Amino acid sequence: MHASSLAAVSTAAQPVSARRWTVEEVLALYEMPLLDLIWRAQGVHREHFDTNAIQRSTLLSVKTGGCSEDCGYCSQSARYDTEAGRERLLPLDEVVSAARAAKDKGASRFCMGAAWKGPKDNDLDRVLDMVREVKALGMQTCVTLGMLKEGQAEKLKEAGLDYYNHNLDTDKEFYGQVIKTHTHDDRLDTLEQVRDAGINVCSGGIIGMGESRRNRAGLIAQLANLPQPPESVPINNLVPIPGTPLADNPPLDPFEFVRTIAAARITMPTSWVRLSAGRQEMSDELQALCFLAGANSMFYGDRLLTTGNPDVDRDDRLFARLGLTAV
Ligand code: SAM
Ligand code: DTB
Ligand code: SF4
Repeated sequence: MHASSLAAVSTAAQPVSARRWTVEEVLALYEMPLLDLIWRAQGVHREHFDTNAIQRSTLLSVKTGGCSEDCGYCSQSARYDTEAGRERLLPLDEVVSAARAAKDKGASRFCMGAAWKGPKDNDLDRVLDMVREVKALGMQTCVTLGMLKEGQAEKLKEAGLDYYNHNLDTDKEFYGQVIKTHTHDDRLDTLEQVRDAGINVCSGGIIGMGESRRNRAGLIAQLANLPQPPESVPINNLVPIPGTPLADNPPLDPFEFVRTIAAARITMPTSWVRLSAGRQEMSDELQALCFLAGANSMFYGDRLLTTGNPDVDRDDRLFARLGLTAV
């Protein structure tokens, strides 16, 4: 089924989202006084979650660089001269030992990312082995491999995949200004395949790419209005990468990031909202404000895919100082 009919799809096993959000309604959230917005988001959060419990996922880039796509923010596009380098798909034993180390440090989920437009069938077979072995360690599994072809999501499900990450990334209206090699509808098609295969959906976006506040509200509305909202919603702050078209993008006001977290929490009350890329540049106080606004998940480990993340000692201290517990 084509993505244009996605919003109309629902089955008994896949309840429709509780309500639809217009862009205007989400924009009105953004325009609330910040303290009122945080208060409202925190109220929603407390209705659905243990306020002090934060889910932690560790990322590993299993295939770095050389991607055919032109996403204007990405260090791994073959079109831009960046420092990310190019590597082949990592061997299974390296992936399993990285997952074991992440588990020992306290991550509950291991996310494996590949710089592909989408996986070829023989590459997918190797990723399936990774999923099986990481699952066997007793961790939740997540992969982000780009766009899926028919049948691939089912194979991932059979291998034991818990989550597939595939971000809408930005508002449909703004998408073409950042990415020209594929469309927002292509992203929706893959999300539909993941959902239909019974895999949990992880989908969010990046802010700070030069989009307007209305665009940010549009992205949040599009995520919240999916037939079933994503179980996991990563909110990334652009990490400007030298050599990419967005390298010199001016930084966003950090409070606008907090507002985006709050809007995601209010519109997707039962989803895990993940404070994602950009955390290394954030103060502990700003991160605490994000948790107050309803973020309850994060990437844990010294690296994201090609860029840095706070080291685990800093995060452990942050958890201790704020009285947070890991899920
Ligand atoms: N190729 C796959 C795809 O595009 O879905 C998987 C890997 S891709 C690097 C995963 C996500 O990382 C993107 O959807 C984007 O949200 C995020 N990302 C990539 N570069 C980023 C950057 N410089 N700053 C913030 N987020 C970024
Ligand atoms: C997501 O939303 N953010 C993660 C994960 N899903 C795959 C990736 C962030 C990448 C940041 C830039 C980099 O390290 O290359
Ligand atoms: Fe980067 Fe993924 Fe876009 Fe490839 S498809 S350029 S890896 S964000």
